[in-house]
Amino acid sequence: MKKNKKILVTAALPYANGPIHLGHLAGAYLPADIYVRYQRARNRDIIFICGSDEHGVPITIAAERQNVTPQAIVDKYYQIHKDSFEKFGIQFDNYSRTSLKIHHKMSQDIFLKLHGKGYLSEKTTTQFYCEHCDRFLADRYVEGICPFCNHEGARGDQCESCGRSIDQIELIEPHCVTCGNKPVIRETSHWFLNLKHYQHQIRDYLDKQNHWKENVKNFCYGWLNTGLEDRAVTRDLKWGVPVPLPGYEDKVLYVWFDAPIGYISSTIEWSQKIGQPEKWKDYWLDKETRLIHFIGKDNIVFHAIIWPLILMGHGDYVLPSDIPANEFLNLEGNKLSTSKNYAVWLDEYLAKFPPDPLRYCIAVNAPETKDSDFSWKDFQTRNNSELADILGNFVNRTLTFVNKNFDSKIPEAGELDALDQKMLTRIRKTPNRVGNFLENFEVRKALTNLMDLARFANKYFNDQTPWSTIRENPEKCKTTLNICCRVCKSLAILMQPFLPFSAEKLWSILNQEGVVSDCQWDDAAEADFPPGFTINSTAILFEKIEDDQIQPEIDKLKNIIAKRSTEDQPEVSKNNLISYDEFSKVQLRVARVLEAERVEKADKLLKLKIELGDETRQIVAGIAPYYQPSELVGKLIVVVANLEPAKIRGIESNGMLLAASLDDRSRLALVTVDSDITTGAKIK
Ligand code: B3M
Ligand code: ZN
Repeated sequence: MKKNKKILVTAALPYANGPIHLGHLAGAYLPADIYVRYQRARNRDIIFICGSDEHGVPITIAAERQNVTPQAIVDKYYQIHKDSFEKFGIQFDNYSRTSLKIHHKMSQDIFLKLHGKGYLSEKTTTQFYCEHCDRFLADRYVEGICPFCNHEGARGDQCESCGRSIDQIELIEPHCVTCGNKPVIRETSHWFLNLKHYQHQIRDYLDKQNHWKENVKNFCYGWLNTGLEDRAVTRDLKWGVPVPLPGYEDKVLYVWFDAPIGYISSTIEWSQKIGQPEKWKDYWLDKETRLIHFIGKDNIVFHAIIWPLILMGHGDYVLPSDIPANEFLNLEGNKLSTSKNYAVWLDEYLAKFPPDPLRYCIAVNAPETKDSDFSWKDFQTRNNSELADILGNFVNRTLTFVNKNFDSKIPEAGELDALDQKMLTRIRKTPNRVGNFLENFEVRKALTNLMDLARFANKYFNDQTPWSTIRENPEKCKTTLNICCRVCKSLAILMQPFLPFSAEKLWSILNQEGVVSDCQWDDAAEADFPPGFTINSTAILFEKIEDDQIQPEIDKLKNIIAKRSTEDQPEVSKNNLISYDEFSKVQLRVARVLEAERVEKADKLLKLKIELGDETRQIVAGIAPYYQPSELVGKLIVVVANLEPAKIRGIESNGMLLAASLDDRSRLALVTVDSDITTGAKIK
């Protein structure tokens, strides 16, 4: 990276409709904050921009459910988000809100500019309309069965289960989420972003982003390769940025049109606040600026395809240069679900525990390349056996030793032996090692390298046995402790992006001036002290977390899961028994998978050729998210052999395979037979 480029970092603007949870932190805010803190320590020209996303159906639905105005909802959560981010140490340069005037104006200006330049076209479309509620059902106001994966409760804009975006008209058994009634279809006019026409332009842009993470690139090409469709950027809603065109008085801009513009308007607000109202232009109008969007994977399409086209259409602003999107963080082995309250909420966490252990646990488990898991037990272990026993222990044994034996004065180093040299080399090399990983958004590896410095230092301390040398060879003991103090200072500087609160605490124990977050990264490579320097008395950096502190948290989540499965599972009771005759009508047979392939434009489906006794058949199954086609070939599975043929997405399926799945579809496992039996064999 060129060192002198400006860097503009954004983190996804959270909807102001509910508190922040761990998934949000892992996806966007924590990696972004670590990256920014590091770049600040490198003295780069960087700003960190965020704010709440205060429009769209997520907000109005929350307002209706709580029987308050949308304004009251966004006011409440704007404050909650701002406070909890602050307490968690997320250091935005500005935290704005999309309900501000400046944001409405920017959004309308950009809309009009695109309109004027032919990037938008008006179309009459059909939409669901609830006659009972007397309104069009935009986006999440309508739910039904997903036409792609049959998931119940798919929303009108997207299916949470398979991730496909949905044209609401395609929903099976649609119903109004407010009143439950079946909507009717009515015509309405909207403005569409001409994605289809400009897809080559988007492809050209994406082709230049070779440095993007594999998962993000694959995702984008997946979209491009199936062909982009134009997207409506206006909605029949009352809450949002009014559409600045005649005839559209009752409509607003689609929330995903205005939300990313929030990155620009928040930067403008920042420049006004610092008294340099034109300063935002230094970032947005300079095409050399590195614009980096930290987001979760569910936001990729909006940031990597739609938003760049909006920016290209406008023409004046810099395009995103990096989109380090993260995968999802699961919770105790299950998918997070805000609607089922299956989450760890940041404000609740902070009322009970300090921020750094959570920052640590999320960062070492960051879902950078694949989904990862947070569990309370792991959190406790990471805190107790890593933060406390490795990092905290090293600092504590060093500084206690100096407090006790050297009257808190850091002793001077004498002659260096091979171990001393090795330790010093390690101090010198670690800042760049950690830094290089951070430049590449590899937070996990960066943090592991930092912890390795502490591990190495503990070993060094043990090997040098200062508790003996203090009597036998006091000069050697002084050298050891001098070097150990330098490690402590180096650790404080390097810890700062990840564990800012503990880093500041250590900084003040080390009696250093100012705050460690103002310190230069490179200072960690020498980290020396003037002769005779006195430190303060030490204090514990990381308190141990006891079983009884986490047990209530584990129980709470377990109860939610238990409740969910009793609610969702039909009870096996006397009322729903079937006769043997009824059961024997279902012909279950063993089959062997001969071939398996993906189905184009249906990312949930696999087409299988199976051998069933003497015949071969084709069946289609919604198992693509769980199995690679190649791992299925040769497997002995169980199929319902006498199911009437069905067409799934236009492809004939003659039978159905059996699989066990969880209700939220987070897991699925094929039913297989446990020894090699001839295909066609009946299952009774
Ligand atoms: N508010 C979605 C979300 O919170 C959306 C992000 C906007 S970023 C411009 O996941
Ligand atoms: Zn309704």
